[in-house]
Amino acid sequence: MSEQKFNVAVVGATGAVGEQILNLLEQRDFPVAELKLLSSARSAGKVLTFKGQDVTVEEATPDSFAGVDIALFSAGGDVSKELAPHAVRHGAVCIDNTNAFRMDPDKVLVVPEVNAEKIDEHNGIIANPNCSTIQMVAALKPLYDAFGISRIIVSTYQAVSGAGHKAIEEMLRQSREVLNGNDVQPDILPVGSLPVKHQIAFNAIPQIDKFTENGYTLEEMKMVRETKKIMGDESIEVSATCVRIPVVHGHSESVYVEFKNDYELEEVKSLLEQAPGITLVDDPASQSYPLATDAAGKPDVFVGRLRRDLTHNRGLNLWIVSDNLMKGAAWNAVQIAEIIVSKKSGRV
Ligand code: NAP
Ligand code: 3JN
Repeated sequence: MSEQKFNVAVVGATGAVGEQILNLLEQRDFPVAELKLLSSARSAGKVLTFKGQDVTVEEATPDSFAGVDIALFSAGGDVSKELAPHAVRHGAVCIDNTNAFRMDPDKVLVVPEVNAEKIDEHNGIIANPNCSTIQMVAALKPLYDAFGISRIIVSTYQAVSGAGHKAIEEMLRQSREVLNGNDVQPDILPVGSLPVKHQIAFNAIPQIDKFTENGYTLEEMKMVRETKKIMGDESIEVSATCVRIPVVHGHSESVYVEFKNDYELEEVKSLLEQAPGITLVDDPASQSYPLATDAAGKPDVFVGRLRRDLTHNRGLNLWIVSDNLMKGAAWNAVQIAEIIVSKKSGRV
């Protein structure tokens, strides 16, 4: 029997996330019939390569989705809000990498390792969480199931690739400027649309996304709200501090988690070793722990530096690292797409 194939659209195909989505569709031999690569008018006409074939990028419009089965969106929330409903009208299932629908009570927010069952409840749009949330909940889910979680305090160390191609270029350019003894002209970070910019090279910026009224940034509040929704537990208390650092790929997180029940460190290690998509790297004797440089380009979430908290017996400190463009964005989305095609093809 010949394999069923699907018409796929990638919206934001020329971006940092879109580029990784294309790489994964190719590497995973995703059953693509026709591929549409969509962007703004700026990149329309540009030619990208997929499985050795040239594909011309088109401007994304409401009519781009005729005949499309699966649409993967990563072109910002405004584009998703405008175009995803048109894709749904044309019969496509949308997997949306933006913040547009994540907290919409009618939309499911999915990390397959945590709540894959929610995929069946979608009504046309499946939201992909924020990268910082994804890697944290993927690592904490097996521990939540075993011990219950009452509280999470997280500080992130986020790579510039989370802010797109221009932010990567800015960090590399500024680094050269500093090393050459020249003045640095910040242009993009911390937030492209805000007037004040800060140097990222050789620096740490404690602002990711805009500030909200409570003094936390939107990125921090995304972590708070999305964690509760994905875990399906509004009682989990979450507090986040999100920081941009001069790393290209890979977000790192220092996480303090307080369990509801007593735990043994060996049990935590064993649960993480067995958990899907998680790699435990935790051997202080050999100075082994997760590093962004090791995680870059890989799909897994890496966990290490496991320590019982010194102030709370049911508290655990850990270090969680993952490639923000892989599991944090493109891989989580393609994983969801693979689950959808398996179901449609009757393989599950
Ligand atoms: P990027 O490198 O700046 O790329 C932006 C992409 O969006 C480009 O392909 C761009 O096309 C396209 N685009 C911009 N305006 C558009 C429009 N009006 N219509 C159609 N396409 C348009 O950014 P990125 O890092 O790939 O991120 C893109 C989006 O993905 C973000 O805004 C965010 O919503 C989401 N994201 C999610 C996560 C996550 O945590 N899950 C992480 C990073 C990003 P042109 O080439 O024509 O400009
Ligand atoms: O900065 C990061 O490391 C992750 C950035 C994610 C992001 C960037 C711009 C717009 C998002 C997101 O996924 O939440 C959005 C957005 O969709 O609002």
